[in-house]
Amino acid sequence: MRTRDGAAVGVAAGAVTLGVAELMAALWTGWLGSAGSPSPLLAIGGAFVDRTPAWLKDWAVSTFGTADKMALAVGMILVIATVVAVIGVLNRRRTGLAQALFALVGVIGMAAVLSRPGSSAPDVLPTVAATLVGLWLLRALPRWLADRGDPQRSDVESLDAGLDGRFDDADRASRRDVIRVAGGLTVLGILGVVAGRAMSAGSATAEKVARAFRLPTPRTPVSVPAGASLDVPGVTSYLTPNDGFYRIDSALQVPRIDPAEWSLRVYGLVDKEIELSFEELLAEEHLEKLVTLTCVSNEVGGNLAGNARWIGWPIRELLARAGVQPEADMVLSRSIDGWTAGTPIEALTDDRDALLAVGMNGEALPREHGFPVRMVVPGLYGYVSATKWVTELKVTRFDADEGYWTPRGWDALGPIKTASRIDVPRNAETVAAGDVVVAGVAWAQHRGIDAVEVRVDGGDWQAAPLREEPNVDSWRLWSWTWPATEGEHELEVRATDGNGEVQTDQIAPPAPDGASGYQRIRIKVRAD
Ligand SMILES: Nc1nc2c(c(=O)[nH]1)N[C@H]1C(S)=C(S)[C@@H](COP(=O)(O)O)O[C@H]1N2
Ligand SMILES: [Mo]
Repeated sequence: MRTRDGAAVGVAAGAVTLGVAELMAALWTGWLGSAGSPSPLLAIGGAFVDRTPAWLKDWAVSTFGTADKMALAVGMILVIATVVAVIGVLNRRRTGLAQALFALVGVIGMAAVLSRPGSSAPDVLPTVAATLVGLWLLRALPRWLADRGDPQRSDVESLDAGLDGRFDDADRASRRDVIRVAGGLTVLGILGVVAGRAMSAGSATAEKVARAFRLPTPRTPVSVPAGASLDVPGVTSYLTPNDGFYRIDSALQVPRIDPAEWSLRVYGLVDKEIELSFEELLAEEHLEKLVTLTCVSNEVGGNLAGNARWIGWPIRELLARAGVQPEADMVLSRSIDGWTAGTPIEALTDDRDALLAVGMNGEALPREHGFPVRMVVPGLYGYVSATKWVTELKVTRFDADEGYWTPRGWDALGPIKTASRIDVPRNAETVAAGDVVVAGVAWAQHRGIDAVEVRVDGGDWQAAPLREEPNVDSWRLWSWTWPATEGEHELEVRATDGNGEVQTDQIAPPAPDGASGYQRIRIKVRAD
């Protein structure tokens, strides 16, 4: 059998295996209501994500941005396709070894499934069954192709190959048979994966419930003053619409939570454990707060930040009800998929109104942003505070527990650094000489923004007029008119926070505690 035919058989067996596994996994979750993730693809991807160190996350987010999950999927498909192709090539002469390797890949999938939060032993069944199907194909396909071959044929190629293989008959398999059978099975397998993934991602129930419940009426409704916005084309809008809000998380499949089954458990260093239902949460007095969320992975000038109106119940009140013991200094919040954040108790109990949020810009939280309940804590990067799909609060100590990203190379505390960004003109844009509007946004959550300055070609810093600041927890828009002269110019921006502290010019990458340095863009100015 030719090498490429062997590879095609391997890929076909691999594709069918994945197709069967994903279809069975979807039925498994849908009908039997498993809490784990029986999909081996999701499990392997999830296990990989959980082993991502700071430098790799940094690289992935700066290279792919919020498309990092797509990049991971493509990478996984390439790796798996290569592995099964090699197994298929080996399978021509060393069937036993090929079968053992194929089984090993299956076992890796099973181990990944079992390692996922919330999984139980029966969750491996789809992977076990699919691996058996794949092993059978690996034996059956070459034989079947051999039987289809024409024994009378004696072209040079089959003679040559016939000398050295145990599937010598298969060398007579016609190109067309291989393409038809192996190719056809590969396509079927891929269709199975796509259908299986689509079925388990289906959101019907949760989305229906999301629309069915009524958001609590906040005691402090937010009205955004007209003076906060900036009417300049290309500038960030003051409020970020839900469907345009950046999304960063380690969840390969957005968790699907039925609010009727959701509850939040508060335990650890507390006087009294609490189990809060969604209904009980909705009955509490909610606030509405403007808060800008920022990701620690944001590069200088990057767009992993968004500003929304959040409706939620102050976490402070929940913690007071549980009675925090004096030695506690951290709350480890956990989401339904096992992700955790470690937040200083102080940030959750002081007057900044850290929220258990159920509403985002007047709507129920979108599933991607934490439906039904997430945390929103002004002043801290998302990775130490903004737990989506939150189900547990463990009152604890920094010397006893750590959040998900801390052992992976990120700072344990994660306060947001003062940052400023130029939205217009864009880097490398060409503009006409004369008055050019330079505008953007600056943030220093919970300290506020007191000044933004711009300088041209390393000259003197010029104060940029600021738009209104409704509160210190959300970003501030600014614009400055630049009398631009012909030629190439460099623009830089920096902000000063509400404590009078000027943004640092020290250049730092996102890891371990957030990028810093001034954004610098180059603009070409042509004669008017
Ligand atoms: N459950 C869960 N919550 C999470 C994360 C996560 O991976 N899982 N990522 C955090 C990070 S790093 C950020 S920056 C914010 C982003 O929130 P958003 O996706 O709603 O913008 O969510 C935080 N909450
Ligand atoms: Mo983040």
